[in-house]
Amino acid sequence: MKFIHTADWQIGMKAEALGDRAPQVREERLAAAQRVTEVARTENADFILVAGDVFEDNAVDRRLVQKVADTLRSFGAPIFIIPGNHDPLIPGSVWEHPSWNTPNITVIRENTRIEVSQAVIYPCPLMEKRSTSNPTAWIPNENNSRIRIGLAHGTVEGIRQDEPDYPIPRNTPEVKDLDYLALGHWHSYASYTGADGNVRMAYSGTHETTKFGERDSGNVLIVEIDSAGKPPVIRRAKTGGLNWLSVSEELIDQGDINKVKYLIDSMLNPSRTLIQLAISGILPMEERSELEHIEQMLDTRFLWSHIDCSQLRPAPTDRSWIEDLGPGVIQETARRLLGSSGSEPEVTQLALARLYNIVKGSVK
Ligand SMILES: [Mn+2]
Repeated sequence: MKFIHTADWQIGMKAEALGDRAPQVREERLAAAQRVTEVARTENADFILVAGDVFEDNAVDRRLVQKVADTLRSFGAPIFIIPGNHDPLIPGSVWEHPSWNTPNITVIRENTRIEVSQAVIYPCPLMEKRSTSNPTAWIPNENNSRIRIGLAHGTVEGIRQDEPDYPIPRNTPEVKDLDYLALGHWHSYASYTGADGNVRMAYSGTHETTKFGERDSGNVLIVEIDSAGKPPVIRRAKTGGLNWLSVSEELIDQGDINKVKYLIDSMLNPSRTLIQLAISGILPMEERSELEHIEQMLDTRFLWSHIDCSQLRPAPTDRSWIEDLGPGVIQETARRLLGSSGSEPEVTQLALARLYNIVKGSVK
């Protein structure tokens, strides 16, 4: 038996911080939903599990709801969706829209067991935005020969959080005798190894990256389980269309800015890349134009960019900074470097530049 595990599509996400580039980012989330069904079709999956937060909230444009339902209908095989904390099952929710009256789509509306293929699914739909109770608590231990799969949205014990947020105990697969627990809510991919050494619980992560800093997002999981009790075989398939890159570079030596320029210049698919670049260290006055060149490339070639130069300092134009240090071991070191006769002038220059960087970097 083979199925697709996905979650946290967050369709309708505003992405306001991206300004006029936000529509492209929003559109990509729909395109990625289409790619999820393509993976499912290519893999000949028996069904798809969507572990919550398909929509950003219950107020999203109903045309988006219709589009998602149409995309899912095109898959043909069964799809099971649980409402998450962003789109909980409440009066007036997106789940009341008539587009869900589609034979292959089941929106789960209560804690109830469902038989499909060789499995029994125990879905845990959410009815409110926040809760301190464990959504999987209702899952019964019952004897049957079917593959037992949980479908839930919440926070696995151990993830740092201010207050319990639909907490899910780490040993849920063991306690509930589940062959696999498909999770949503956290957008990075994560898997959990049980006491028997097998992974029986995972976050698929979002199908399309939602922000900088997510780890291994933009994928779905392809899960294969031979029979009840057999360990799941889990693979990842890429569905994300846009790259979200965070790059930090420190300039130490003369010419380092050219390495950054080359890095930016040689990046693949810049028109499908969002990048935040932080440059720190020191920049000689004569290399200022290279920085401007980088800023222009980021602005015109990339889908979206932000450059942070708040920790970048101009290189000193004279030696007055050594006097400004005041008496101490660092000033003494700088003076000795200046007075050293044995080394090459370039080496002295470099050593002083690094010392300057250390001194200025420590004053924050
Ligand atoms: Mn969530």
